[in-house]
Amino acid sequence: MQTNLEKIRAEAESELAAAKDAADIERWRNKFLGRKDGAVVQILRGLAQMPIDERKAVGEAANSLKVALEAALATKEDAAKREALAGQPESSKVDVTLPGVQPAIGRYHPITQTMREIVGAFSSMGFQAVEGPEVEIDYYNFEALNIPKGHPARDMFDTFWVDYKNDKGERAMLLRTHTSPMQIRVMEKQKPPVRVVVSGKVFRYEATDATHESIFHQVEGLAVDDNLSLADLKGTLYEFARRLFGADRKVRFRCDYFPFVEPGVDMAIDCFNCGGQGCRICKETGWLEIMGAGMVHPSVLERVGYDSKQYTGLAFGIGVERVAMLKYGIDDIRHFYANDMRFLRQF
Ligand code: FA5
Repeated sequence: MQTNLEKIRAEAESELAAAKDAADIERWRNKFLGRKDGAVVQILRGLAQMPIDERKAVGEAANSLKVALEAALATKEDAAKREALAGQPESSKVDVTLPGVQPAIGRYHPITQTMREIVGAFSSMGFQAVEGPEVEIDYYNFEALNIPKGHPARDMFDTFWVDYKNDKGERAMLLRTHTSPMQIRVMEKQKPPVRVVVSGKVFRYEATDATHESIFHQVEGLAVDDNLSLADLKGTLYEFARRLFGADRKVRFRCDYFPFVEPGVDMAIDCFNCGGQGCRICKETGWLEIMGAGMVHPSVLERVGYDSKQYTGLAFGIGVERVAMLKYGIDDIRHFYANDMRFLRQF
């Protein structure tokens, strides 16, 4: 039996040395180390029929042959892999010591970031965030906000009209010129107390310059309750300015006119570029207007069925791009939409 084992070892060694590829190696494995009827297994199976005194020695010899053949197989497989790799072009070899490739990390557009920051500031003051349609009907964008057809205030909002006429033959659908129509939609559905912020895109048919785009974003705010006053409006907006720009920024309120509020104001922040001295960006005024605001007009409240003797409302509409310009010191609004990755990657 010992000579038989020596024969198997010699045969296995020479056949393994002659194996040329993975298929040869697999055949060799089955022949000598196969679990069903490999040469070594057959010898181990035959042990039972052997006389007891031979069994131990043959068993040990067969096991050490198995271990030796397994080691030889591992060496051969290793060498075969190395050879296969050496045959490949340089470019397809893997150098595991090289640092990995950093995956590109996406980020939010600076206007999305700013809009979220504005909404976040008001959410933490108890305002609920909602959104509304970008294609609006005349009623919500104008009529219900005290701007009937032919009202001169329509000129404040140069409008993109949708090519659709109602049954009276009037243009009745448009791209919303501000987020204020959502004031009406919210109040129609909800009874006071109301406290919402509406963020989204708005559209105006106007020429662009350093501070004007024809598509831009607003965040609208509306609160209706017993006893809200202009002091609440100013307090809320001061707090907003403090959160976004820090305590040092100067804030200015001036009377302004919007048909859906009374009184109306605009809020401006001192120009980031000239510090209030006057420059191209602030049109030599030293101030950048970031929002319109005011106390909701009683007839707007009455139109949605609120009792204007019991309830008062405050409202504001913030220009998101203007806030982002102030926050990041951007001197031209058009940079935001030029899709220049060198600009966008900075945020
Ligand atoms: C309005 O749109 C009113 N709906 C705001 C309002 C809401 C008043 C609630 C009262 C109560 P205005 O047209 O001023 O108002 O626009 C508001 C803000 O949007 C401006 O202060 C400015 O920051 C920004 N804005 C206006 N036009 C443009 C434009 N073409 N490009 C970029 N930002 C603009």
